[in-house]
Amino acid sequence: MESMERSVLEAVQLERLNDLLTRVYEGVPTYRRKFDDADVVPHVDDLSGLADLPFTVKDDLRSAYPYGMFAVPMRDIVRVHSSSGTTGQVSVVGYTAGDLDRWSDLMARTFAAAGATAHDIVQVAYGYGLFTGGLGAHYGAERLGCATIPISGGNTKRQVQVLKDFGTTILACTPSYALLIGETALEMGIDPHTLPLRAGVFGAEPWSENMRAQIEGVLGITAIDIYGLSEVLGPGVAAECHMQHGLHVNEDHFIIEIVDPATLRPVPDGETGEVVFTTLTKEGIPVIRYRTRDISRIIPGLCECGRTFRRLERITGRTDDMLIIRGVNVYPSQIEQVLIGIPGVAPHYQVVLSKRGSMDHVEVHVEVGPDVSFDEIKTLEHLRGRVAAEIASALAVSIAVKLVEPKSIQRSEGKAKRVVDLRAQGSE
Ligand code: DLL
Repeated sequence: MESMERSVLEAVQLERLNDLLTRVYEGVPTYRRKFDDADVVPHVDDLSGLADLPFTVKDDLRSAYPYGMFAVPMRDIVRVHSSSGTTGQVSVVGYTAGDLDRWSDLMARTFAAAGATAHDIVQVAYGYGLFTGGLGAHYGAERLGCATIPISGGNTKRQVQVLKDFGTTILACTPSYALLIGETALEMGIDPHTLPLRAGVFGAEPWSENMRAQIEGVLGITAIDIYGLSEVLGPGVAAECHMQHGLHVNEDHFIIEIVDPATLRPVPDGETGEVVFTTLTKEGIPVIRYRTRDISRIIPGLCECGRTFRRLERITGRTDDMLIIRGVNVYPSQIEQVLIGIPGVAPHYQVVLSKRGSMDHVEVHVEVGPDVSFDEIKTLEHLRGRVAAEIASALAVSIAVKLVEPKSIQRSEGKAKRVVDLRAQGSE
């Protein structure tokens, strides 16, 4: 399936899309109303017809909370998850037995693309629970025949002990947690390079190319980026192959569009915009043209690995994460990319928003590395100046920088919190 010719793939997509349109029109009142209001019929003659159908947004799911967008009766739902509510709103999603089966296949694909086989021992350190990361990765690793360790997130010293004692070869967790596990191992006197660990499948939060290099260096592994979201499936929507150059979208199950956030019209491959997905095979809660708020682009051309599925460039950030600083759009992951390239600072940072009078004030808090003495004012001032200058040169806007002591920024066992908004608490 992953190396189908484009024309065959498009025929599969068209057939699945029309089946989907019939299912949602008949089964989900929200879609019937949207289609009727937009004066469109639940059928397209070719794939370009998708662009004329109405979008689905997070608010649609919220108004239908909890089960109003489900396309099948509850007796056919066998699992419920919810989004992590990164933006404060939770969507509830339901899976049929068929959905779980396909999800396991897609996650097996994800692990296989990262080089996993039935011989591997997979430590699943994504959270188990309403979050889709833990169980999603779990069933995929099992489907591939891997020995699967359902450790979930947290208890970092135990993670390290299990990595070592159980002979884990593949680690699955958020990139920020992977780094924390690596650092904790070193503190425990265990050099991760001496362990059998050889790859990691990391996702659920934005991370930069420099962060990848950092994780690969600390853990001595190949770090693979995996992407997904609860409203569309969970993990398993797109994943990198061993080329580590863009995430292949599972186009036999999802149609991806990149739309211009202003006009909402699809843009050609190569151009950046908001990522939009249509689920072709989901039964429990299919979505039509779901606006993810994630920003990226399709990398033009074919991948050397032989897969024909198009590649999504790593997600830079979400439209809701984007800061506009004196007119310049800035994503936290761009700041991360700069910080990790600077010796003397640790890859732990937070962007703190506050009020100074009526003005918004943005400050980046960055931890100094363990090798820098926090008492040497001159060294610190030099380092702070360098960080501020490099951020200003990379992002074309200057941002205040504050160096903070090692380990003073709270570590995350799941999705890292990169932006702290204190504006509601009044002025400084
Ligand atoms: O985070 C699903 C997932 C679990 C993906 C495990 C990968 C691994 P949600 O909690 O609904 O689902 O959050 C989805 O997380 O819209 C992106 O903004 C962000 N995200 C997910 N993967 C990546 C990634 C899961 N590889 C939201 N890079 C998405 C950047 C990511 N952002």
